[in-house]
Amino acid sequence: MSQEEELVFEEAQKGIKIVFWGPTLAGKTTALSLFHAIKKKEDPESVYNFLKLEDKATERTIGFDQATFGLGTGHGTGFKYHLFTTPGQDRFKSMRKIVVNGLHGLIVVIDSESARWEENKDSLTELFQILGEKLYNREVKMAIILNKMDLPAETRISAADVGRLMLEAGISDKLRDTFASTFEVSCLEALEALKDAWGKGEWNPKRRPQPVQRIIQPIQMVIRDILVSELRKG
Ligand SMILES: Nc1nc2c(ncn2[C@@H]2O[C@H](COP(=O)(O)OP(=O)(O)OP(=O)(O)O)[C@@H](O)[C@H]2O)c(=O)[nH]1
Ligand SMILES: [Mg+2]
Repeated sequence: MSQEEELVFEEAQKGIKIVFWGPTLAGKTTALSLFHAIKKKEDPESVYNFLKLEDKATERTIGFDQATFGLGTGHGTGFKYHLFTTPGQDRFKSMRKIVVNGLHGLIVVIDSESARWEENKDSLTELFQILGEKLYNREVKMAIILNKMDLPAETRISAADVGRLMLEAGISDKLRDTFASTFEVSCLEALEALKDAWGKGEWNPKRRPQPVQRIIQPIQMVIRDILVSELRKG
């Protein structure tokens, strides 16, 4: 972030809210846990809190997960961003609506497993029912991640299929460019790469392992898009 941007945000004194959205078991909690672990490793002072609300037996989120980080390094600008996950199970529809309230950005998590096509579709339809206009007019910034790319190719979809999924979910192709820039990720591979590098005592934030970088990138992109848009608003 430039100095000018930092100043504006020091003055603004308000936080950014970004929400992970997607069907149950897509990997939202895993992705946020990974992001938190990386920040804690690289810049522990920028990590404020991390709260997970899950059912111990099934490990599914029963409220939401929430983590807060400072922007910039160390205590940085004093400006914070908050990452939330929604609970993906059908029974938590009303909770999801509450969690997305007032958000600035969205990380849409799609489960690449082919068998989850309908769940992905329903999850997208619901999202656009709640936020439609704000997404179409780009008031809410969005990145799409397609998770579990470690699955065998014959049992999963790829980024090339995301446009069709969106259209089937009733989403207009006004957001064509967003579908086209879907990030293919594997939280599982990222976790393995983390464990491997940390086991060896090797870690360089400027040269993170590829699977880790792929998870960080869309989150950073959404944060940047929000900052740019807030700056333009003055
Ligand atoms: N194969 C594979 N499994 C994954 C990957 N990411 C997450 N998982 C697994 O998927 C399951 C669900 O992950 P969660 O992160 O809890 O899913 P969630 O989206 O938070 O689910 P809800 O809280 O119910 O909405 C866990 O068993 C994870 O280990 C991945 O990249 N590949
Ligand atoms: Mg969860």
